[in-house]
This record gives sequence, structure tokens and C-alpha cells, in this order.
Amino acid sequence: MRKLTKGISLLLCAAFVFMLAACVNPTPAPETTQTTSAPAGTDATEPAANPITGLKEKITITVLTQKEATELEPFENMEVFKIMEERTNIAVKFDQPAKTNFAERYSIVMASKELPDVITVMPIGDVPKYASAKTIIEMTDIIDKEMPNLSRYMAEFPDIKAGIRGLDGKIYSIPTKVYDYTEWNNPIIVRGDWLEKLKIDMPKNIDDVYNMWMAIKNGDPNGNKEKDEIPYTARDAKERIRSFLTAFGVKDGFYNDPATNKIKFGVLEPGYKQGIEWLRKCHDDGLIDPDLPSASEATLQAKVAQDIAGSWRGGMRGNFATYQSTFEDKIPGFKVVGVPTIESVNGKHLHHARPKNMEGTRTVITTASKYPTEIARWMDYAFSDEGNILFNFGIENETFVMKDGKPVFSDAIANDPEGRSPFIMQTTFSPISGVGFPCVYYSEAVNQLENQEVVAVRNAMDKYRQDTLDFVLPDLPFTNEDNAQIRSIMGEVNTYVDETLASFIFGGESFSKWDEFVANVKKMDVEKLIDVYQKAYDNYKK
Ligand SMILES: [Ca+2]
Repeated sequence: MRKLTKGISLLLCAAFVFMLAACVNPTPAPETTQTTSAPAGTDATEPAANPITGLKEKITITVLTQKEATELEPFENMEVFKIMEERTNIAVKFDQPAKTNFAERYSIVMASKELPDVITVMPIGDVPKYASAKTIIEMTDIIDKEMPNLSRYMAEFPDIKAGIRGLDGKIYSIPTKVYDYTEWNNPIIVRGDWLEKLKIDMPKNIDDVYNMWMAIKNGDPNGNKEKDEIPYTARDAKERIRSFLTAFGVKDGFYNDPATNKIKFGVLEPGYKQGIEWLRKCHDDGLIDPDLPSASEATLQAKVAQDIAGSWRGGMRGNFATYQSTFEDKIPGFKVVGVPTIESVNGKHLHHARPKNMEGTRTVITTASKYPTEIARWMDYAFSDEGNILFNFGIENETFVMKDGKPVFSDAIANDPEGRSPFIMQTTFSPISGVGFPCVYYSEAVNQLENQEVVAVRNAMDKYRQDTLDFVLPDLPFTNEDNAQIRSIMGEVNTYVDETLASFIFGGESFSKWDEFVANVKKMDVEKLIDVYQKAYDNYKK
């Protein structure tokens, strides 16, 4: 019976691998179509062309990257690169300083005469500079012809293509980390066990949020007969306070008004004042932690640990999943849930931060490389279905096993005897957790490792994805001149706005001063920047 089961699983496994193989490299170079036997008339000892890169002999390329502090192994020890070498005929010599030393190493390398073939983490701002200096290759055509797997993600998530396109409409880099799902962050995180005790539903709009906070304040959900609950706290008094302004159809900084498709600057809009007045009322009613102006990750965690924090905003991993696993053994019944994006006054569901389909780092091929085509095919392998399994799940029967035709993490990764998280265990074999190598953060793997409440709220937020994409601006490319103007004006504006808003929300400042505040912001030339952003955003949408 055992033998039989094994036989079936092997069969399923073989079918799965075959299915994957069919997805890899749909457009091999012409000379690579004959892979298993040498064509008649040629020397039988001549090596076959590699089916992925077309290389008949192994080459070694150089790659400058960085090592993240959380990675347990340098890339040269990671099994995925050894397997990739076998499958592609490309070996890699990594130049991998620690992330903290990368900037220094990078400036030495860029100033030297000996550039590596690939730089995997070039700062975005440097891409146009090295493109015009012809230090890095243009990748528009090479992506189109040689990178079908990356291309399918660019087609599925238009933000990826728009995000890597330069001001001239051409592409000079590829994203370092692509998500095959949409990654959200900073939802309102609530003590779900308190909601159950207080018999209140998940809030759907800003009035529900107010009522939920009031119930937490007055209902003694921690059961110590003291009114010590803090309905809302956070690790800062800026992003995680002003995030509630989206309920009033506005947000901090520049955004697109979905009703008019015009760029707006939050502070100048009437909805912004309403939102700040609402936050002030919540503060005056004792619903917001009065210590927020000096809050930090440590103060947030301390209040959650004391069983007095009712809700907060924060990271999906840290302030959501990690808090759950940290405090469920210490606080009886402790359970956190995420609130899907609440409805705004304009009927849209607007989140304050743009969801991600890629990270902000960029990979480039230098003009010093003799193998740009082969390298593009090699990098594209990491974006194939087979590459997704390799980079996320690792090595079959070691880090994962096939179950019902699907890869499942083995105990070695999912249940480390030393108690390290599966996300950390992935760094023993793959660069997937960091941003040091171009590859795909694969939902099939992420959903297995993630806290299931996190998966649930992410999926719920994703229903209104387009509302937020229309509203929150992406990272727009600007000319050097525009960038300088933005830096100079916004440096002054941000300092003034931060100080003044803190006094309106926490410092008892009278709202009769609001018009004067807005007039002062206008005097700082912020309206000039609205035009700059409008132009860049119109260009982005083309
Ligand atoms: Ca209490």
C-alpha cells in the first residue's frame, strides 16, 4: 500500500514537472530547439545548446548584489543558484557586501573600469543617469524577445511596466522582486477577541470606527474592571494617524482625485480639514493614544503586551502576524483581525498607501557584459513557473514535497526545531525574502507560510484594489530639475505641516487658525508642484 501511494505521488509529481516545463521559455532561440540529440551530420561530441540560455558551454558571470541582515546564507551558498547553474549553463561569481556596506561598494565599482555583468540592486534614481551614459543596456526589446515570463507579469500588473519605464518611454532595468498577488500593508488591526466580547461587528465606515473605539473605551474588554483600554494607538503620529483621512476622500501629500482625475495636495482640500477635525474629536474624546507624538515600535508593542491596546495600524508580518504568535500564549484569548478598507465619503474604498506588485529595487545589465541575451534568458528563468517553485519552495524532498500535485513546504522549513520562522528558513536556500535578486514572491508559497488572518484581510482589501490605484500615486519618474524643485519646496512644507497638524490634533489649537494655515502652505509654492505631478502622472498613464 505504501509503495502504491508512493508510485502515484511520483506520477503526479512527474505530471506537474512536465506541466511546468511546458511553461518555461516558450520562445527559445532558434539554435536551441534541438536539445536532446545532436543533429545528423554534426560531431556527436559537440555539446547541446542549453534549452534555456542557448549556451553550449558553461560561462561564469559577475553579479553585484547585497546581503540582507536577515539572510542566513550568502548567495554563493544558496542551493537555488547551484540548481540554476545546472539548468542554464551560467555560473555566477557574486560580489555581495552586507546591505549596510552596499552603497560604498557600489560607488567603488561604478567608478572602476571593471564593471560586473549585472547589478541587481541599482538605486532607481541612478538608472536614468547610467542609461544616458550608456553604462547599462536598454532592455525594452530584450524583455520583449527574451523574457516572456517577466513579460506576462508586466501584462498582468500594468504598474510594473509603467514603473520601470523611463521618461523617454524606454526600459533600462527590471524589477528585483515581483509579487504574483497584490501586497497590501497597514490595515487597521483590531483585537478580534474584544470585538466578540463587546458584540460589535467589523467597522465598515468612519462612524463605525468611532463607535468601535467608544465601545472599547467604555466596555472594559480586558476585564480588569478599570477603564485602562486605549482604543487606538500606533507606532507613529503621522502616517498611521493621517491614514484615517482617506475616509474623507483625501490623503496626505499629492494624490489623484478620482472624481476629476486631477492631482490634489491634501492640506488644501476641504475634506482634509474635516478629517483633521474628526481626529481632534477622537483625541478629545479619549479614543486616540495621547502619547502618539512620541510613539515608537517599542511603545506600541509594550501597550499590546499590557493588554490595553484595542486597535492600531502596522505591518502585516510584524504588527499583525508576529504579534499574534508572540502574545497568544501570554494573553488568554488574544486574537488580532484586520479591518478591510473602510468606505470613504465618496463611496470609494480608499487605502492610504498604494498596494505593491513589485519592490522598488532595480536590476540592470551593464554594457561591459558579453552575454546580455543569455543573461536576460537566465534572469527570465527565475520568473517562470519552474523558477517560482525553485526560488520559493527550493529543493524537492528536502525543503518541499509534492502533495496532490502541489508543492508543500517540508517540516525542515515549516517547523524548524530551533523555532525559526519559515520566512527565515527560506533564506537558507533562496534570496526570495530579500530584494537582492530578481524573482517572484509566489502566492502559492506565501499563503502556506502566512498567518491566515493576514491572507483573509489581504484578499478582502484586494476587492477594492482599483479604487486605491486610481487614488494613490505610484513612484513617478521626474526630471532632475523637477526632483530638485520637489525636494526644496517639500522640505519646508513638510516640517511646517507636521508641526501644525500635531497642534490641531493633539495640542488644542483652535480651528479658527485653519485658513491661515492653508494660506501659509500655498505661499510655499506647493501649487507649482501640483502641475509638476500632474504632468508626470499624465505621462505615467499613457
Ligand atoms: Ca479594562
